[in-house]
Amino acid sequence: MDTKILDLFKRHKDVYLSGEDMSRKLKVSRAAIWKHIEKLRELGYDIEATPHLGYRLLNIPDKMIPDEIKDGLGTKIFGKAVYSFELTDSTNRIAYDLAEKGAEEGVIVLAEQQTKGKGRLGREWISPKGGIYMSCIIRPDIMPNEIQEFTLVAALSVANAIREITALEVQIKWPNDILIKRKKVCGILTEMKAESDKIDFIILGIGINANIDGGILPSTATSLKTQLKGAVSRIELIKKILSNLEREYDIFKKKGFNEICDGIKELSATLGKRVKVTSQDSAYEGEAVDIDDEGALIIRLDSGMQKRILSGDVMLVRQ
Ligand code: BT5
Repeated sequence: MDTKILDLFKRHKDVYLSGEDMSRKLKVSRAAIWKHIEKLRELGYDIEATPHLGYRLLNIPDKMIPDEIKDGLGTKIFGKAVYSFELTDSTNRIAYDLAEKGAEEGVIVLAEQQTKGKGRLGREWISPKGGIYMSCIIRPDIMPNEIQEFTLVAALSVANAIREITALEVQIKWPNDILIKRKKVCGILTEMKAESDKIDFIILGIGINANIDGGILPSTATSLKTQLKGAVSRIELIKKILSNLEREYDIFKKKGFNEICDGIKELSATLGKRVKVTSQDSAYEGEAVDIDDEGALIIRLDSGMQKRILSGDVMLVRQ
């Protein structure tokens, strides 16, 4: 009923709807309409009630409400089902549990805040209110060693979404960061359950510093709010991410990573730069010269030798 009432408001923008009209159209009592309007107000919808005129929707809350995300979304896979939490430990953890229980591809888990947001290698992702914490269940027909490609496909989808919604200049720092003015605004964590040659599912976790005040974040980070000097619509940004993901994922499945790689290179913060790459058992310094057709980073060491890096942390070395 809440959804039906909202639909009615949205179809009659800026118009007062009387309780009587609404009760007739939705075939419920006026008392029921009133009760649902109170519930919507509690969710943060700004609904004006004026005697003799009726109700009018003034503002939608900037909250990650599933119905708002699905409203006009237009995707077939991503966002098929949306779960949203006020507070949770980690959306990746929840999505992983759902996937293990058989949840289908395209299910999305969102949270307003996380208490144990996960970065890679057991690191912490600071997750205060105002950010976007989102995990998607994907069941791609790819080999486990192709996950690196998939992470980059996701990074491109998110980077373009931020660009399209905010007009800010963003860059992708291989393999999983999105930067604005060299500072991290988004991190991506892909986790998977796989057998030796087959992926059962991937959990694609995306953390974006959207409407967060700068002071709470590490000095290496920034937020969209800081850059824009104002708030961004998280709902619009999430919708754009989901539709971009759907498009890029479709290209990736049908035509392969090669088709997307150029877009990733164009936005790369890494290529052409001197970098220091550390992975669990090694460290290299040199110039990042290419991302190959399997998503690996190619470094030219000072000796002239080239090194192919499959995973690791990249630091841009200032010169
Ligand atoms: C990442 O790891 O960048 C992956 C972050 C993924 C977070 C999402 S939120 C939704 C989903 N649910 C989860 O539980 N996780 C995913 P990594 O490359 O390891 O970077 C982690 C490092 O970034 C930390 O060690 C800090 O230095 C820094 N950091 C922590 N919180 C940050 C923030 N909010 N913004 C920018 N940098 C941050």
